Amino acid sequence: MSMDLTEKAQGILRGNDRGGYTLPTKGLYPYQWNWDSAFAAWGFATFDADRGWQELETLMSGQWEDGMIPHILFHRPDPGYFPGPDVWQGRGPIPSSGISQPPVAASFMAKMLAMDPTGEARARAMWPALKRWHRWFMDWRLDRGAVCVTHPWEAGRDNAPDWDGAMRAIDADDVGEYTRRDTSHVDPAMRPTKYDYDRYLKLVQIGVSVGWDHEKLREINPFRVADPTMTFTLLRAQRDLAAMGRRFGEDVSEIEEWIAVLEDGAETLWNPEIGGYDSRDVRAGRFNGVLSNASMLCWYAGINDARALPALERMLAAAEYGLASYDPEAEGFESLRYWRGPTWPIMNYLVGSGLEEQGLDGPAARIRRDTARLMEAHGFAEYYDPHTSAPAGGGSFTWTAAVWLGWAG
Ligand code: 9YW
Repeated sequence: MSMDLTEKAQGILRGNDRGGYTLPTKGLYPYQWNWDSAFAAWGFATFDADRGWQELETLMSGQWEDGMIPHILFHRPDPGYFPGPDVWQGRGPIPSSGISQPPVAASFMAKMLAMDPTGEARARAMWPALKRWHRWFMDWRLDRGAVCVTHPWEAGRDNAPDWDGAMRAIDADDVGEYTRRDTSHVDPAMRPTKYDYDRYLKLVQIGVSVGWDHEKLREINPFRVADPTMTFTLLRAQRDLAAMGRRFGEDVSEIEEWIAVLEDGAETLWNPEIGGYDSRDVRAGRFNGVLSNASMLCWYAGINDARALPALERMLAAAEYGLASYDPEAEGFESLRYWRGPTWPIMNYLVGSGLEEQGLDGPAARIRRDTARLMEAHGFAEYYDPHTSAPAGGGSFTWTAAVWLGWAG
């Protein structure tokens, strides 16, 4: 491990710390994001256990009455980000967005507990909130046992090709005028397009129109896509939640039932035509035909699926660095445009650590080494070009630094 880079990574976490919560990066993302925050907690846990626990506690403090933990908590107003709290009109105890994000918090909490057993009382205090959040997904987001997203932002993979079909079905003509902020921080060529943003906002307006009533949204929202990111991260998180619950002497029988439901649901995402786990457009009743890095989260979810290996190996062979976010051989692959091609350290970690746990040492080592090479060459960017290693998106990125501290370094 390079001490120099480790110090830099710690410096990034400290620099993005706003006192109890950590920004993904200054400027571009000036609030607390849900899954970024769970990565941040784990990163802090490698050198400041107390601060790590505090990060998760702050995240939990934004939980809605119905159990949802939102994708963004707007602790302090910041005009540098759009859409802000006035547009989202979330109804939690802290101004927030109205959707959630991949539930990785329980899994990082389990890791942190193994690193710092003295934090047991704090983990125990958060366990019921995590269970309520997990139940919220089971209540409002399932389709045939797979977990759906109601907005591309909910999957954490904003402009992934998975959503193209469902996005086309959204009429955003009446979305109105607005000013984006992201393109003033980052080159627009690396960001989602205006077409995408119109639809992102239209979906927010639909959510606001029903007061973010998730029962109603299940009926009326034009966007409902069963997603491998959500399904696999929740399945993994339920396993970790159950293991911690057993340790704490809790009754975990309901969580065990959820695990069985999600295992069956994961199978509904297997698309034999692409030889991989795919997203499924629930409204249109069809697969999207997309092989992505999220397709490769099955091992992370505890599903050691030999059927998925050939596609993984082909995707790794087709890129110089790590696992691309979209099949490099697919039409429409763009090596610098966000979730349509670049390699993301956080996904590399989830996929790579899952492969390690399942004993698939070859591809696991390849992904880990490539992830480290990216950071050694270019520091802690949001994501990187999988062919050239060029850093892209925001710089000084919290969760990238956390992946160095917890795994790649
Ligand atoms: C947005 C903060 C977030 C991540 C998402 C990523 C992007 C943009 O940035 O979302 O405006 O929410 O796609 O996964 O949590 O890093």
